[in-house]
Amino acid sequence: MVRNCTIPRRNKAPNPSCRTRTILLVDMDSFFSSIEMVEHPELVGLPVVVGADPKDGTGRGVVSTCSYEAREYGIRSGMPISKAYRLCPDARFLPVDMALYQTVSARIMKILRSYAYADKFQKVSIDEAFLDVKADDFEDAAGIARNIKKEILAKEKLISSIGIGPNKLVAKIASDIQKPDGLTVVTPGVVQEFLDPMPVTKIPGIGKKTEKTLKSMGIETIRDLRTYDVRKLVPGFGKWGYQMHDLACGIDESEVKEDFTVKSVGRELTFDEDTADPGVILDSIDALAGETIAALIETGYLFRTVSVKVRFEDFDTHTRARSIGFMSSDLKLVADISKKLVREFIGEKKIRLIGVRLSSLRKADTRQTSIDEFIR
Ligand code: TTP
Ligand code: MG
Repeated sequence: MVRNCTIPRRNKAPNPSCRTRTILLVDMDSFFSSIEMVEHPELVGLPVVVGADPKDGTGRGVVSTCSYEAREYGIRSGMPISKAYRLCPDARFLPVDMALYQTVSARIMKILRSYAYADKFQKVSIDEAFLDVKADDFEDAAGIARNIKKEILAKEKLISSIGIGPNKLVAKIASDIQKPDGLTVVTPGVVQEFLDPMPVTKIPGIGKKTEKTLKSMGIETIRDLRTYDVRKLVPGFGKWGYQMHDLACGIDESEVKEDFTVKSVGRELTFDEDTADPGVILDSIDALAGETIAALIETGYLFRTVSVKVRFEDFDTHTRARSIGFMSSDLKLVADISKKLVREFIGEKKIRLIGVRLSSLRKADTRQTSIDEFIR
């Protein structure tokens, strides 16, 4: 299936389905801003930014997303809204209407689910899902993808991009390379030449930190990673060393299946004014701990890990986590641990944002959950 993979492989169980899979990753284009354009057709063709209130350039908070017209000015998701305003003061700035986007998302997911083979459907985020489709070959799968795009356009007036590959890794990367309105097919025979020139950060799970470590080892592209002796990756990365090497070789046997478990619950706060005042920061931690525990209790889960996130005025961002030896839903414990963790960041430098997150969750009872929370 994979060409040019010269490194000896560990024995792996064969794909249980014994068929060449045709996997699609469907991702909506500039999702929130495209929905706003459907609601307000006069915005079509304009730079539209969805996010916090820019308050004539003094606003706090960030850009959720923006239209492709706004991206031409350099505006991006996660950017401070004040910077977006500086880049394009004439853009139309709209607040986030999450209830509307979730309703549209649910309708789109219903359409997508109807194309999946034997219920092999996996929602990844509010605007993204994997489908394993029943197709004779990749040309047939491309026809299915075109039908999906047509149906979403007809019913919702929204544009999507689709990647098709023999596994989830390839489909995901393929979905992103011809946005907007893209359709990219990567057949098994060309997987390796497709992946090889890409930077390692295209592999899900390789973030900035791993990228830096790999760079210090002379690994920058997926080809570099694939041709690196996997045994030398293990001391630094453990099991993840094997996994990322497999992915670099285009091997990903993970199934397309729905994940109903809640991974984490968290709340964040951007201060109205950056602050280094310990009183303000610790009181806010108390409030966030309370909100986070309330959200956790609603899900019916218990936590074992508490983490805090701190973003300084210069956007330098840190997280710290601590795990306890038992499952809990105790508010005081969350507040105490969070405060202990945040203290190391209280000093001269002002803080812009703080967050509290609970993870390593387990259901409080044995009942199955159907909660599929959108947490970014
Ligand atoms: P994405 O699919 O990452 O972005 P997008 O759909 O806006 O644009 P693209 O065409 O590149 O796919 O995210 C889906 C939605 O999630 C996005 O419309 C808004 C929201 N979102 C945030 O609120 N904050 C973020 O940092 C990101 C990346 C997305
Ligand atoms: Mg999208």
